[in-house]
Amino acid sequence: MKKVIFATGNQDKMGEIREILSDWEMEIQSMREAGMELDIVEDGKTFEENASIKAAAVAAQLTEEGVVVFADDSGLEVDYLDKEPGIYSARYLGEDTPYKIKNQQILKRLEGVPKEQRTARFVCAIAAADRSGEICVTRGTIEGYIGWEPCGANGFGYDPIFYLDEYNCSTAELPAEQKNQLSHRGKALRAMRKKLEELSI
Ligand code: ITT
Repeated sequence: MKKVIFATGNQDKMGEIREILSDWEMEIQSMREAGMELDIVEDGKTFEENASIKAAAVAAQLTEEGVVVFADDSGLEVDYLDKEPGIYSARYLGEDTPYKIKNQQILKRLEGVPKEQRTARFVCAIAAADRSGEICVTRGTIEGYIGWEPCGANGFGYDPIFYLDEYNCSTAELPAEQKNQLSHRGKALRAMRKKLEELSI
């Protein structure tokens, strides 16, 4: 393997991915950097299915040998909301709705709900595929709870309302390095790197 192309249009994700994999001697490009602009319909029923759909769509366009496509499908599961927004995290209340509003709405739906019922997790599935098809999929999760107010300016998306018990703060209050060490994305990406190394890809 000589290069990884990431099938994502999300710049925040891409920033975290680069930091998480920064000690890997591997060329890493976003789809855009690789000159691939694709509109992919994510119609899977699970994070794994959607990650596989995105990786396969981009891998089907590959012309070079030795290139592997990675895709990240991720989201927030809130137990009290029957695991909403889940795989619809990016589309919750509409794709273009600011996260400030999405986060406020989740806080509102949890008004009066005690801490022990506010459990939540971030989930990330990473799929890898090359020209001959899917190689494998990994999953990482991080457990936490939905706080009572948004806090912190780091991270992106739902980070300001997702709190960690051990740290007593939201993942938007953690320095990037610490979030990446603990996060769903960090765990899934490190597992993927290990798997590909084991498979000698
Ligand atoms: P691509 O499909 O192009 O990768 P996307 O933003 O549409 O980009 P997803 O379908 O995987 O990606 O949606 C993931 C959403 O879940 C993301 O937009 C955030 O709202 C949320 N999310 C995922 N990881 C997160 C994190 O680490 N911190 C905060 N929110 C996160």
